[in-house]
Amino acid sequence: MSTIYTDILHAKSNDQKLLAILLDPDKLTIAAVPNLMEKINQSPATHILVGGSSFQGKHLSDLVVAIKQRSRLPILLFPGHPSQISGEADGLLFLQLLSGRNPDYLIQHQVDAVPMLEKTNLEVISTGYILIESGIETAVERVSQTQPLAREDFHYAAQTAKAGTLIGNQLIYLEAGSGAQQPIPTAMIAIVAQRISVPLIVGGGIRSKKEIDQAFAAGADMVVIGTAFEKDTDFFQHQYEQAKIKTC
Ligand code: 1GP
Repeated sequence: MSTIYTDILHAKSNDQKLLAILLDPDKLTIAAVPNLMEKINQSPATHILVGGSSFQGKHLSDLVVAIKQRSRLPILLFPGHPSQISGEADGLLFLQLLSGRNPDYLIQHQVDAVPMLEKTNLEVISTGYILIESGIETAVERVSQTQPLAREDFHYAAQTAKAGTLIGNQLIYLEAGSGAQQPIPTAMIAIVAQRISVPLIVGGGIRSKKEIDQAFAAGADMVVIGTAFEKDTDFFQHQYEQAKIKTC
């Protein structure tokens, strides 16, 4: 049976790169969805992530329904808290904050989420989430009350990712944090990618096609774009058209 995860694995084995657009429900109204989806449907996105560190609103399910009505892309929840679960999505990145030492984000929130998850048909994908220093204090750091890993310590990041896969994480997500000043260093992506066999997601602070391509070339299987698209819904059109002009 084809599932979101088997499709991601299939893409990885065919060296087909994946691009996710992250929509933060805190910054999105239902009225804005039609225009936004028009832009997303014209973009190279392969997945839609929905979530944010601090979202506490009540319109999550309505938002997901509105997105789903206008897109065939898989919709994955990217929750900062168990309250951000909606059975209307297709799947859920079941995150464990491996870079931190806060038990709430390692196991408590996951335990709390189970009663809600059992009422849905969401495809739950175990994801080791590793926050890396990026120049500013990010929302993940603030909300989770944890320290990110040092951006120079590539080997410790790789060791952390490997530990995640050994405890069963099906994906590893290297995160610089939304709006990060600097994205994950490409050398870190390369070292982590070499050390693990599960698909690697990279996000945070990526603002150009060049940076997307650099992350892919270093070994990312999926790149996540949030802020750049939030600030400019023509981001993909601009970046990919510019790239076409340069190669002509
Ligand atoms: C954040 O990795 C995502 O969780 C996306 O980050 O908003 O900086 O693109 P940006």
